[in-house]
Amino acid sequence: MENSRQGRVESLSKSKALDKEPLASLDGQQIKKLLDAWSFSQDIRIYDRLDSTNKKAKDLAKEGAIFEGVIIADEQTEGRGRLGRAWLSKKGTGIWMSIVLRPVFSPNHAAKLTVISALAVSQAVYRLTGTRLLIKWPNDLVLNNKKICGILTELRADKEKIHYAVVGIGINTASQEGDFPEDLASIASSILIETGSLVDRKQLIAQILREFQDLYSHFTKGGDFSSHRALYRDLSASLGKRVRVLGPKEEFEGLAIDLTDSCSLLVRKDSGEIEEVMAGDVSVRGMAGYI
Ligand code: BTX
Repeated sequence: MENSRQGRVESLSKSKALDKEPLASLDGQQIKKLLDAWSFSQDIRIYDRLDSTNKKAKDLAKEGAIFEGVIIADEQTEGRGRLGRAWLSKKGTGIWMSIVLRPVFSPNHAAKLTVISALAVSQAVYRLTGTRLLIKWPNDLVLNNKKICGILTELRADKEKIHYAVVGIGINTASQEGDFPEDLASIASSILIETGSLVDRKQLIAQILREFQDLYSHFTKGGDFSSHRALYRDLSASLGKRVRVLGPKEEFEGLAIDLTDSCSLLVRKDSGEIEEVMAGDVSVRGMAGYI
C-alpha cells in the first residue's frame, strides 16, 4: 500500500507502460482505440488549449452539444480548483480532462462522483506504474505527501434531478521541479518527479476511463457503494490523521475517523464529539504538513 520507495522500484521495473515522449500531443482516435465500447467515452474531444476543460464541458452540456463524453486539453489557461482557486495546467505536463455525465441518481449522491474519480485515478496509476496515489479527502490524490491530482465535480441540478455533472480531473504526470511556482513547490509534485517514470498520457487516460466506468456502473446499476467505501478506506491518506477543518464559519481540529456512505468525513474532536464534515466548502489540512 505504501507509495514511497517500494512503489518507485516497482514503477521503474514496469517499463512497458512508460512513454519516452511525454509531451507528444494527445490523439482522441488513439485513446478510443485503447478503449472498448464505453458509453460515455465514445465522445472524446481533444483540444490543444482551452481556458478550462470543466468550463468547456459545462458549456457543451448546457447547449446539448454533448450528451455524455470527455473533454481533454493539452493546456489550460484558466484551470480551476474548488472555491474559485486556480489549477496550474501547463502544456504537455499533465492530464487535464473533464467527464460529462447524466446520472439518473439523486443529487444527494453527487459527492460519490468525486470519490469514484479518485479511486479510478489511483487504480489506473497503480496499474500502469505500480505506484499508489493516496486520497486526501475530499478531492486530492497525493504521493509522498505531495499533491499530484485534484478533482473538481460540478453539477447542474435541482432538488430531485441532476441535469448534468462534470467531473474535472487534473493530474501532474510530467511536470518537472521548475514548473511549479514558489507557492506550490512545497505542496505539489508530479508522477515524473516522484517516481522517475514518464507515464503515457493516452494510456493513462484510457485506463482511468475504464476504471471509472467500472466503478460508476457498479454504483449506478447495483446501487452498491460499500466496495467503493472499503477501497477508499484502504487508499485514504486522511483517515487516522489529525486534521484541521477550515469551514466558512468555524475552524476546528480533530482525528479523521471515517468516511460516511454519503462521502462526508467524520472527525472526532478532542471533546469526543463527532462532527460530520461535508465536502462542499471546507478545506482540510493535516496537522503535520499538507496531508
Ligand atoms: P483544489 O481547490 O482542491 O486545489 C487547488 C489548489 O491546489 C490551488 O489553490 C493550489 O494551491 C494547488 N494547485 C494548483 N495547481 C496545482 C497543480 N497543478 N498541482 C498541484 N497543486 C496545484 C483541486 O482543487 C481540483 C483541481 C481540478 C483541476 C481539473 S483540470 C481539468 C478540469 N478543468 C478545470 O478547470 N479544473 C479541472
